Amino acid sequence: MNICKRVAAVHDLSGVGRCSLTVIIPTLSAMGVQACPVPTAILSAHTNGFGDVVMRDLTDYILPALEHYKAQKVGFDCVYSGFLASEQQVDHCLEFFEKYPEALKVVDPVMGDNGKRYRTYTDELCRRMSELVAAADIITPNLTEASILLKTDYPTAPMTAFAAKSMLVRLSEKGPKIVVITGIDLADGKRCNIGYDRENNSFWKVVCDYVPKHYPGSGDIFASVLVGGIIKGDSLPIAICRATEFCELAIKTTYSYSTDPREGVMLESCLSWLTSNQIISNYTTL
Ligand code: PXL
Repeated sequence: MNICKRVAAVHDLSGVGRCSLTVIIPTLSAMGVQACPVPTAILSAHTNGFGDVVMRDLTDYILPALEHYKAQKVGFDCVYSGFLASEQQVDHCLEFFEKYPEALKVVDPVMGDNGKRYRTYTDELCRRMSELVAAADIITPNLTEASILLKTDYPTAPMTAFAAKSMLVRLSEKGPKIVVITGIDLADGKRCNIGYDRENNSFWKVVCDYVPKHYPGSGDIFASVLVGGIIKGDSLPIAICRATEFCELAIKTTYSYSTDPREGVMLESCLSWLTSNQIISNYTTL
């Protein structure tokens, strides 16, 4: 057993713009969880606003790295995937899941945001992402990704609680027993993150303030805090609260400085909040 919980983080490494591994590693570290990067690609910056980024696909790296870990008897408590650079990487994530059957399988089905797909995501890569979702224990799509997975139109109007619950249940029917969807606008005017645990048939809602700017990478931070919380023993609603509250702190701090949103959130200024490990319980049922 790892004394400090250890996560294999199968995500890209983007040099500029604070997303994926550059936020996942410090976030998990601040929570006392070891993040072992398994990079899917190296990019000069994320693909959301920096023009023609330089990208190196690392598809041929992942399986040899996995074999090395198995040969060295390296254990992981969690395998957590995100931005993938090719369809074959879906198979490589599935292989990770198979080789570490005891590990918690978390898929952040990174594919798009604000109703739009990221530019490197083809139809086929999105289809394969659904296969990966089916093998996961926990998934953390935003509303755009949830709509892609369910092959439904992106809801532009606020949703009823009934529609939000139905989305959670339909995603869970694909396989994962825990589904968390971020960035939901409910018909009561509240922006929130919602979760569902199929085994307990429980639905949760955590409300947050709406900030009129979008910062790439905030979904990666949300999912990382959620993962860190759950593997350290948080209940689902408490983990959603922790992740929501931290993202709200990072987003509002950043907004107050009027920085270029492409740069992501000012994670460095906020990380100390995570180390304090407070329990937060401002959830309600959905
Ligand atoms: O935060 C999601 C993400 C991850 N990786 C890359 C991205 C994005 C979002 O734009 O471009 C490369």
